[in-house]
Amino acid sequence: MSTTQQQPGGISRRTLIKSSAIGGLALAAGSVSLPFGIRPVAAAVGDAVSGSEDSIVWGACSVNCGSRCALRLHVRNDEVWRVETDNTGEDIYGNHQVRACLRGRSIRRRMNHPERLNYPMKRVGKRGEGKFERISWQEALDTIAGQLKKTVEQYGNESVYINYSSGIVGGNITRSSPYASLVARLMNCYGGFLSHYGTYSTAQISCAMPYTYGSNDGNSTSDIENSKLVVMFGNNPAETRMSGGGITYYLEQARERSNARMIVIDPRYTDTAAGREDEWLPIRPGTDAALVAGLAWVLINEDLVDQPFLDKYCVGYDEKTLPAGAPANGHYKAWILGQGDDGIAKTPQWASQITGIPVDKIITLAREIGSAKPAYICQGWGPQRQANGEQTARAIAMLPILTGNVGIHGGNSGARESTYTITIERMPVLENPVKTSISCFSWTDAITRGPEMTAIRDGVRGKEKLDVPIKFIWNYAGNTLINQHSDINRTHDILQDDSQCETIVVIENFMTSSAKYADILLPDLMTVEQEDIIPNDYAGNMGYLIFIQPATTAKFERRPIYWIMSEVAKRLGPDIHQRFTEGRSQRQWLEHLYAKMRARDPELPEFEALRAMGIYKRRDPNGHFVAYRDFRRDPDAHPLKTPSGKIEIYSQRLAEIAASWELAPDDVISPLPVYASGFESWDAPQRGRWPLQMFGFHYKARTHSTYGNIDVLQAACRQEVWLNPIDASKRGIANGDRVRVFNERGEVRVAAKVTPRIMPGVTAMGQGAWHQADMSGDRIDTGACMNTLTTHRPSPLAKGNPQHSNLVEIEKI
Ligand SMILES: Nc1nc2c(c(=O)[nH]1)N[C@H]1C(S)=C(S)[C@@H](COP(=O)(O)OP(=O)(O)OC[C@H]3O[C@@H](n4cnc5c(=O)[nH]c(N)nc54)[C@H](O)[C@@H]3O)O[C@H]1N2
Ligand SMILES: Nc1nc2c(c(=O)[nH]1)N[C@H]1C(S)=C(S)[C@@H](COP(=O)(O)OP(=O)(O)OC[C@H]3O[C@@H](n4cnc5c(=O)[nH]c(N)nc54)[C@H](O)[C@@H]3O)O[C@H]1N2
Ligand code: SF4
Ligand SMILES: [Mo]
Repeated sequence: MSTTQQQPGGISRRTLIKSSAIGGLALAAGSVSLPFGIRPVAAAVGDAVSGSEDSIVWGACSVNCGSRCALRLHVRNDEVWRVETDNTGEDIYGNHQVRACLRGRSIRRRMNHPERLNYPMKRVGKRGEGKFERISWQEALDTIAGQLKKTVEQYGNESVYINYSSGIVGGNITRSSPYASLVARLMNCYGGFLSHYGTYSTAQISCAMPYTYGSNDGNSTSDIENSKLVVMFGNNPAETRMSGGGITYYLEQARERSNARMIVIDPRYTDTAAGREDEWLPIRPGTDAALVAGLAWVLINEDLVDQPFLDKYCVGYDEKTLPAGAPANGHYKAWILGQGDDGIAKTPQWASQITGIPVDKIITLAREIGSAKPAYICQGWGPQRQANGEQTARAIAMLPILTGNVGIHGGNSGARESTYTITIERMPVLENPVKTSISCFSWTDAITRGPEMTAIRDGVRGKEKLDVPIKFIWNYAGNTLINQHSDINRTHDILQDDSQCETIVVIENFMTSSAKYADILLPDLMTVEQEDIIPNDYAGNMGYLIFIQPATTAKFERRPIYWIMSEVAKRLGPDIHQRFTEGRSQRQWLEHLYAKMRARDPELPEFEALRAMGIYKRRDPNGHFVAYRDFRRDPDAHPLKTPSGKIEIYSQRLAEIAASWELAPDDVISPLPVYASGFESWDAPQRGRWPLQMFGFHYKARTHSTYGNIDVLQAACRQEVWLNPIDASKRGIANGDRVRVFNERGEVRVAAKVTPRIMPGVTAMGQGAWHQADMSGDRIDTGACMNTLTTHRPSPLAKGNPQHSNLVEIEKI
């Protein structure tokens, strides 16, 4: 068998190709031949495969971190041995280098990792035990096609689910996002699948903001060069948008130009603050809407609201614009002043006891927000990844609305940043014949009680209710089967029972916790090992394209996703195969899609020229993106996509949903962006037993779980639980002590980081650490994966993942 990876240097190119890509396939799979039009990757490689001299191959880091970085992979003897990043141009802001962060720079450790998956495997133990046996590609593909046919015949296409997965959002041909992947394309060729709406990233805000604005847009971060003030609610680009192509660079550069003051509102003193902030206001998780209400009270009482803006562009601020169907005093101003339903004035004192922010700070902040024009007020997605996240997201948007900061340069809508992108033509996935969808978070429910799930209770869309439970799961480049989905111990019980979901196919690079639940586990090539053209992700006002070349040949029996899916298609029938491939190879698809891009955007370089350049950049010709600019200029000619065409502070549609959906007593949906505390909150009844609020932040050590197995990153950024010295001393915990963090759902063990960088009563740790527990024993998770502690209960409106709303206790071990 090929052991190319361990070969000493000096081996010839010919030998490598023979012993890996083609040889391995022939040995294992016998009669499987490469499908029409698909060349083995090794043979398609031009400059990459060389002898002992270095060749430098353009690649990219394609994980879902919100940035996207160019890599220059130094290859010798068919191995990547050194990684550089973008070194082109003069590196001037606006045409700057797109430099990788610590993770991208360590990519060779992921590519060459001794634990990479090398062969197709089938499960031999129980799901989750991680016991597998090597099989041939032939057997793997036949089994998948056979199970898929059987499932569709017996239960119908609605029983086939493609799980949320974001391992490769930075691919085009290889893209893993379920609505855009080759897996979806295959299923759409074969009768369709149960799809989902929303993402784990933005379920609540993406659902809620359109009720206010018709969409969820924000100004480009680069536009902060026109701002006087930056207010960040739970937004931490220094960790979540790390690269030179990412937002953290724009924030710093833009602030250098405008000298805008920056106020960071976050329970943690983040890396984004880290000495660059003017003020840090620690806030209790889940209470931002209460802070906004207290600020609004001051703005209204001190006449700092932009009344002409509210009158002209908004619905429901006061009596004048309250929609006809709304109750008397159902408007926002009445709610703030205590003349609404609850009769409570939302004074700074009221807001202070909820948020933990001192009264005088609230008053000062309100005056500052009311007088600094323009102000860039934004939120990250931490505040919305909560039980009451929908309400929070809309509430934060109230600050720019009240102060008329929407639709102007230097202002913002209250959402997160938007970005400029160059034309991209995505791999077409075709139309899904199945019109039913569930929220991305409710798939475990769809396994256990699918046919009981309804539209008005569980958020099923496209139908009154589901007809069948999920019986078949595709999981390509995702770890949300276990690690990234909530309540791992419960998910384990659901998945381990293979009479419920009968088939799970996982396509991966590593034996992740999700991979352990596969029935068939397939070893994929990484994106840096195949050809693709990809655009930037969030990158301010400079868009770019990166042309990725395969850095090495395909080692062992790893295969590209296009080949894998083509082979499954072939087994589903010649017509399916033809529809899926349209007779094109991966390279031919790339040329085809790029030709379409050039037809739309003739300024783009030619295919071969782009290949030679590696990275192509272009600055936004319109300067900075300004959300709702046209609406601001001329609201009649450019109405918003809301029913009224205006900013809906009071949403009639939400009032209808609130009245008609079946909700738990502590689930709040409201036509106004009111504060409602939600489950597992600071004032929840269980707080006596579980005194600490806990959330998992997106950590620089990893992108979710990806790169989580890289030793140098683990050493540089340790997995630890943040605890305020007051909470630590109450529990006799010193910095570095090992502690147990637990609630009724599970327990993790981890080192304590005792630090005033987190407020008292609140605790946090980096999310995405690899779950590690004896699941047939004590289930104690020594990997400290946040999702050992999180709940399956969805948020009220979006039915999204409230993964930051948790109550726990911590004890010294
Ligand atoms: N508690 C808690 N849970 C969370 C969150 C949180 O804040 N708190 N955040 C949520 C959010 S926002 C998201 S987006 C999700 C992310 O959850 P996922 O989308 O599951 O993201 P990753 O954990 O990075 O998993 C991606 C997987 O893709 C694999 N992969 C990477 N490259 C390739 C490739 O080239 N080929 C193949 N086949 N596989 C590849 C990686 O090995 C990894 O196992 O997690 C969610 N879960
Ligand atoms: N390094 C790295 N970068 C990433 C990722 C990663 O895993 N690692 N993941 C990427 C993905 S897919 C996504 S979706 C984004 C996620 O981006 P976000 O969702 O914005 O990231 P989080 O860290 O969950 O939350 C941002 C901040 O919100 C704070 N916070 C939590 N709860 C509250 C609250 O109730 N109120 C306030 N005011 N603040 C709160 C947290 O302390 C944190 O500093 O990041 C992307 N970037
Ligand atoms: S993890 Fe994100 S910021 Fe880091 S190199 Fe990859 S794409 Fe760039
Ligand atoms: Mo995300």
